[in-house]
Amino acid sequence: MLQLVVGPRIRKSPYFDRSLAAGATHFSIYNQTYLPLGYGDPIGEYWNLVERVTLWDVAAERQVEITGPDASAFVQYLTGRNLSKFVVGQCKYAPMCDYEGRLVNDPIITKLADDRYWLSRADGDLLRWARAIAGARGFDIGCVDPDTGPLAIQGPQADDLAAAAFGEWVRDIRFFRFEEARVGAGIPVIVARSGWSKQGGFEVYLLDRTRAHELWDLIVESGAAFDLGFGGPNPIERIESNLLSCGVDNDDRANPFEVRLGGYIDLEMDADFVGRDALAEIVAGGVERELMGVFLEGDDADLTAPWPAFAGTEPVGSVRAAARSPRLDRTIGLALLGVAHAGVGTELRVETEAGPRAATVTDLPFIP
Ligand code: THG
Repeated sequence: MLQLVVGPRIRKSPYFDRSLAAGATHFSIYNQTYLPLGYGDPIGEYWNLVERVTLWDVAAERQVEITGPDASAFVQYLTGRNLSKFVVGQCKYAPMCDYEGRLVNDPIITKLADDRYWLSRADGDLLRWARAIAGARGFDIGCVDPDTGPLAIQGPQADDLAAAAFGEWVRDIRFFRFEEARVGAGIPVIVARSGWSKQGGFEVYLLDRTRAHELWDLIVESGAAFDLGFGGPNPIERIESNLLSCGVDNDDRANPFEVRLGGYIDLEMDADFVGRDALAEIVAGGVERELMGVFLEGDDADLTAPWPAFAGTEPVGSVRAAARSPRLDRTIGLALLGVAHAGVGTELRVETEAGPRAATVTDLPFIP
């Protein structure tokens, strides 16, 4: 049986003990941090998210804090997303690429002040990437990991729960906006309306790590009236909704146009950014691959590595992630496919751990 060693190499979230006490059994490692993904009831956790409300310890979404006179120019240089209308109090999802246009990370950027940003990073080494680019290009910035990560409250009852726990004011926070506040007995937090699901809800960044248990307990106590469940970033709902899992859905040469993030890249803006020339060339030449949905034959969705996909005997790409969808009652997946075989309705064969399966290409998202 696989066991994880709990030691100093991998960081603990400030909620680590609370997650364990709440029954977390399944952990991943993300940004060198234990990330609780499951509590032993994946289908129940899915329905809690889709029909009720659920609490996730996503402190593994570590922040890269950028400060200083060049902060705004530097953050813009890291991403092809146009940040010219970015205001304090706002968050923006922002794919970041290398100089070849390959996707490096896809953080949410939080604008705390005109000279202070957080990049809420996906798994990967964005801290060192940012430091290397700043050093090489001579940007006058500070770049640190402030040791704060979000707790996510997600699901259709998230507003009611957050209002009960923090106050009615949270209802007025708009999508991808945030408020800084003190909650409970003065716990300093930032509450943003964001999260890695399409079920609605908030992310709460704790500004004083010593008060993590207090914050967790405040939410859990308020949750008793709302059937609050525990969970983690949900591998079923995110496939249904087509939220990118960076490093899973894309391989290390994929560009944003191949994985449906092209809409976040502005090649018309004045500002320069890492990968701009390469991305312009990719657009001019057309992409080679495309991330598509697939319907898979059978119930099996236990994918431990990408499943190779074939058209006849020709390799055409791979299924990157799969799940049994309770709402569709079908097995669904995300596949990165050569464009010649990415058309809706294309029939493919997929080599799963349990043997070959038929697959049919379909559009995304599975559930709008
Ligand atoms: N929360 C925080 N940090 C994160 C994630 C998160 N860092 C890593 C990872 N998740 C980033 N991935 C995504 C992917 C999609 C979205 C958020 C994070 C998302 N997108 C909106 C949508 O698809 O509707 C669009 C947002 C926009 O228009 O700017 O929500 O979950 N803190």
